[in-house]
Amino acid sequence: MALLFMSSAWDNDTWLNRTRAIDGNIDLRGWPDMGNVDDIRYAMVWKPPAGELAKLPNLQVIFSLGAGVDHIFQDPDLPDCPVVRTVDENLTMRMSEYVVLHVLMHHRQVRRYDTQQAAKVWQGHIQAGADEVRIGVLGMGVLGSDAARKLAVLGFKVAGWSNTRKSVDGVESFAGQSELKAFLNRTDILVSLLPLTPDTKGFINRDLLRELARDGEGAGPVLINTGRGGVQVEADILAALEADELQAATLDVFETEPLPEASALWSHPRVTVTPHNSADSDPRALCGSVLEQIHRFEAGKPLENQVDRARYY
Ligand code: NDP
Ligand code: OXD
Repeated sequence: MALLFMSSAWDNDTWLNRTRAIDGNIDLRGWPDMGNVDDIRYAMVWKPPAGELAKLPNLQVIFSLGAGVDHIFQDPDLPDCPVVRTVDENLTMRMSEYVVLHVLMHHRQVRRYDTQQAAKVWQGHIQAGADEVRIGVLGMGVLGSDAARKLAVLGFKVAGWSNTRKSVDGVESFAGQSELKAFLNRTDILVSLLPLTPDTKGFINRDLLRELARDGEGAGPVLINTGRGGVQVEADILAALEADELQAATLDVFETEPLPEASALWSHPRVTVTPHNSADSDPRALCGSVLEQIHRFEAGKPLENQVDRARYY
């Protein structure tokens, strides 16, 4: 039995060394040096090059080294075997840190005070309390639910929207298309943690942004997208900012990554750009999770966090 690490984006040594440090006996391969492909039963992947997984005739499980799996499903030759995604406390903690940080940054007008400091201006501005600000989280899965819960603890009025209704302490739940408008109409700061699927592609567009609340006491409307770039229409975000339909945005993910130098988002005074690193996959945490799942599978136990191929997430 061999385990293959395959990524077109990450360096082999870090992942291979970490996996070997946990299990020195495992037959571990690093793409593109796959050796005899007949031996490979498991692949842990991030952005695998299209067509490469199809070269493994005995592949039994594909492990995504991230919470998202769109990077796997874009392969037209994807083998028909279970796909398992990352659900990991370390990743969840990092994502919630990012969401809370950027909600607070907009709420407490941090960029405005940075500009004032550069100009040596001593001037305070009206500051709403957290209990006057309505946050809406699109996508109430593992990551969205944790971030929503932590924002509610800070005192924000938090709601979440997802396919199915959720029960999270202190968080109002909206579900399905029929409740989307009501959810947006009560939202000052919109946080997206939606996966990229055929249903969510281009979902955050001008029409959606126009539905956000405009009668808030504090920051808003504000967009924070840290899910996937394909879920947003960047031309619409820029147009909404110009039309003052959107006050500010924090974007960690983009339609094209890395964000092209020519993108107007880079230098927009009300946009904060980060390089898709709100919740990095940490090899120290994730290699152990993959090995644990392999042990479970080999012992005849069911895989955890298997992706439903029909839903794409
Ligand atoms: P989950 O699968 O746990 O959650 C996805 C949520 O989105 C679920 O609540 C689901 O609803 C909801 N959803 C999906 N499609 C729709 C739809 N069409 N309409 C309404 N709701 C929908 O994923 P995670 O929370 O673990 O991760 C979310 C995403 O975050 C990942 O897919 C990934 O793209 C992104 N991510 C980004 C990172 C970064 O560094 N920027 C790091 C890690 C993840 P329901 O629960 O009802 O099924
Ligand atoms: C993920 C990511 O999906 O880092 O985990 O984008």
